[in-house]
Amino acid sequence: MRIDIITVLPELLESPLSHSIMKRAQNKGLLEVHLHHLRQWAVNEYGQIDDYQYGGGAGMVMMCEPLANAIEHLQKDRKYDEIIYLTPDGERLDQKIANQLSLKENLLFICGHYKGIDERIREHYVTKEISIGDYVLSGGELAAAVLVDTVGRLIPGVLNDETSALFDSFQDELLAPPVYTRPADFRGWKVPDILLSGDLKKVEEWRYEQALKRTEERRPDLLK
Ligand code: 6GU
Repeated sequence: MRIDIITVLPELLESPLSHSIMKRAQNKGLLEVHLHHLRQWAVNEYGQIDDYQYGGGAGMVMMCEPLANAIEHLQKDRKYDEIIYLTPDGERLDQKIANQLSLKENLLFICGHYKGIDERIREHYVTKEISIGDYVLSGGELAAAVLVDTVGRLIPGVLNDETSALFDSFQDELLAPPVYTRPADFRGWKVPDILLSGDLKKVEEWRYEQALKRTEERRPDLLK
C-alpha cells in the first residue's frame, strides 16, 4: 500500500510513522508513506496557502489552488482508490472502515488546518471524509497518523503471530480481555489461576467470558 499525505506540518507526522510497527511495515516494503508539504504549491512567494473566509468571520480557510495543484500533481503518477479528507465532521473512524481501507493500494490523505479547506475541494476531489472522534484537534495531522497506523497494521504481513490483530479489541466487536505476565504473584496480587492451569480450552473460554463481561460493562453499545 502507498499513502500520500498533503500537509502543512510534515514534522508532526514523521515521528509517529518512524517507529515500531509502522517502521517495520515500511522496512518490509508493505507500506510506503510519502509526505508532501502543501507550501510547494503556495500561491505566492510568501508561501500563502490560506485566506480569509467569504462572508466574514474569524479563522482562515485553506485555498483551492494549492490543494487542487497538489492533488493533480500527485494524480499524474497514480490513480487513488480514495482521496480522504481528515475532518471532525467526517464519518467516524472505526475498525470496519480501517479493515476496508487496508485492502486498498493507493490512498491520498489531506490534512486540514484553521477553519478547514475550501468546500469546493471537498466537492470535486475528496471521495471520503474521516473523523477520529467527537473532539476537536488543531489539525488533521494527528488524525492522519492515527489512520495510517490503524490501517497499516492490518495490511497482510505487517503483523506477526506475536502482534496479531485477530484478538484486538473491536476486531470481533468485543473489547480485549485482561492480560498478565510474570510474576504470578506481585505483592500478593495474583494472576487468575486458570491462566496458570495449562488448559488451553479453559483459558480460551475464560478470555471470551472476560471479553464479554468487559464489553457489557464498558461498551454495551458494541453488543447491539
Ligand atoms: Cl480528522 N481533524 C481535526 N482537526 N479534529 C478532529 C479530527 C480530525 N477527528 C477528530 N477531531
